[in-house]
This record gives sequence, C-alpha cells and structure tokens, in this order.
Amino acid sequence: PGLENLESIRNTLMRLREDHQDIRNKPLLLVDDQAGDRALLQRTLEPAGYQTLQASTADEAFTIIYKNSPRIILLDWVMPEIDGLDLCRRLRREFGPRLYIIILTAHYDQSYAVEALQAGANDYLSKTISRSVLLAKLAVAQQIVEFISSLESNCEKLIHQNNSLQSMAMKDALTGLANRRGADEFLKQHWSNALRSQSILSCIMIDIDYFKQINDQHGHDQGDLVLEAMGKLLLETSRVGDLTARVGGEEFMIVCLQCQLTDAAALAERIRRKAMSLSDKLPPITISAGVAELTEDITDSETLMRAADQALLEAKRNGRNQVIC
Ligand code: GH3
Ligand code: MG
Ligand code: MG
Ligand code: MG
Repeated sequence: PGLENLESIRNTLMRLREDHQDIRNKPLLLVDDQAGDRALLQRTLEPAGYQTLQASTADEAFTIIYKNSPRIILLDWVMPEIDGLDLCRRLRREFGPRLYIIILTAHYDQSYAVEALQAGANDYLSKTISRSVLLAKLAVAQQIVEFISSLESNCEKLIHQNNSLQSMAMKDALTGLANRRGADEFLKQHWSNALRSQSILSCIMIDIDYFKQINDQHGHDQGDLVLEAMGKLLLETSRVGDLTARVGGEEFMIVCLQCQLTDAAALAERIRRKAMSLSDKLPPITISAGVAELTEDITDSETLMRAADQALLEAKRNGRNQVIC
C-alpha cells in the first residue's frame, strides 16, 4: 500500500504540473477592431514569451474563447457594434471569474477606469502604457488565472471523489448490491411516487437457511462466496430498475416496481429453486422468502418491509426452503 500511495502522489503531481503548464501555454486573446493596434500589442507580447490570438469583433472573440479557451483577454474599449464594455459584461456573465479581462483605451481617464471595472474588468490600462508595466500586470494576471484554475481542478476532483464516496456508502462491498442505506434511499425515492400513482409495488425478504452451519462446516470464506453468489443470482433474476439489496448478514431484499404479489411470489420461487443449485463448487444452500405487496392499509415502507418479514418468519416456522405470501 505504501508504494501504491507513492505512485498515486506522483501521478497527481504530474497531472498538476501538466495543468499548470497547460495554463502557461494558453495564448492571450487580443480583441481590437484595429489591426494595427493588435499588431503593436503582439510585438510587445511575443518577445516576452506570450502567444497571442486575435479577434476584431465580439463575435470572433466568443468563437475563439470557445475554441481555444484563452484565460487572459486584452480588450479594446471602442469598437463598432458591440463595444469593449458590453463585451466585457457578456464575457463575465458567460464565464464568471475564470477570465482575466483587461480593458484598453487610447486615453486613460479615472472615470473611465471606474466604468470599466464596474463592467466586470479586472484591470483598465491605457494603450500608451509602457511595455514593462504591461508585462508586470500580465504576470499578476497569470498568477491569478493559475490559482483559479488550480481551484477549479481541485473542486472537480472533490466532486468526483464525493460522488464515488456517496455511491460507496450505499453499496454492500461483498456483493455489490445496495446496502441498508441504499435500500432506504431507493424506497425514499420511489415510495411517494408509488403511493401517488397508486401503482403496485412488492417486497421480497430472503434469508439463507441455517447459514450459521454453512460457516461452521465450510468456513467463513466459503460462506462469503455463497453470499457473493446469492448477490449475483438476485441481480440476474430481478428486473432492471428493481432494488436488490443485502440488508443483513445473510438477508436480502428485493423491491419490485410495477409488480403485484403473485408476480413477486413467482420471482421469489424462481430464486428459491435456483439457490438450491448455486454452484457445484459451493456448499449447497436453501433459502426462505416472505413476500408482501403495497396495499391500502400500508402507509410507509417500514410497514411493507415488516409485512414481508412476517411472511419470512412464517416460512422459517413452516420448515424453511419455501416462499410465503
Ligand atoms: P435461519 O435458518 O434461522 O436463518 O438460521 P441461520 O443460521 O441462517 O441464522 P442466524 O441468524 O442464526 O445466523 C446467521 C449467520 O450468518 C451468523 C453469521 O455468522 C453469518 N453471517 C453474517 N454475516 C456474514 C458474512 O458477511 N459472511 C459470512 N460468511 N457469514 C455471515
Ligand atoms: Mg477600437
Ligand atoms: Mg438471518
Ligand atoms: Mg438465516
């Protein structure tokens, strides 16, 4: 496990470095209606190691952003049709804080600066600004863009991890079926729906007979293999969309949607027969099952499960290896 951890740390570091370089290598976007002004900027930026993309209109800018996802944008204020301020507002609305937008004009004026910042720009510069100030400002932009980008990728990772933890918490590790929590979640989702639409819904409780003896005679590992094989059998026999869960050590539950008592009983009977010949390599078992369906007097899922449990108890009392409705 130690080596595996090292390996995964190394992979993560590699990935972070790639992300990082990815941002470094992303070109800047210059948006200006004047080709001469764009060329001027480009002549300043390229020797400093910046790659540039160019757009002469707002439409072109959007197309390039979708295609090349630049993160830093130098945006001319005065343009025909959609001007820089308007474009800045639209970009902010569309991309949020991921873009670093610097608005440029021929003349610097404090009141314009306020207007530009209020339109969502990160900075406001005069086109006549010195080369060194522009590069210093871009270095700051680069840092901020990298920071936001690393936050984004961490966030994505966390969301992904959270999703898989959530689904792990609903699953039984041995059989891959839902566990008790997963079963509760399934019932929560489908219960009110079933009541509202007065649809039919049945519950099958299954318990392996004398399982303690199986463990005692063949060992716990063989017992586990039997449980795994039961899980597989339930998945194979039930319908997609039904719930198959391991709700106790050797207890299973199936909730069948759109399924009345007789159909659920037939399914339970099919499972009972198949369980008797699970595998040549495993100790033979039998199961008992209790079946109940959603009726008018049943108002919550607990009551339905209890009804199926009662039927299961009766199957046990009656001598096991049978299905009781
Ligand atoms: P009955 O027919 O009345 O159900 O008898 P039983 O022996 O199956 O019932 P009991 O509840 O006495 O025993 C259940 C056994 O299931 C006891 C426990 O050791 C075993 N068990 C529970 N969880 C696991 C598991 O994860 N793996 C294995 N191998 N055995 C388990
Ligand atoms: Mg212009
Ligand atoms: Mg039991
Ligand atoms: Mg049992």
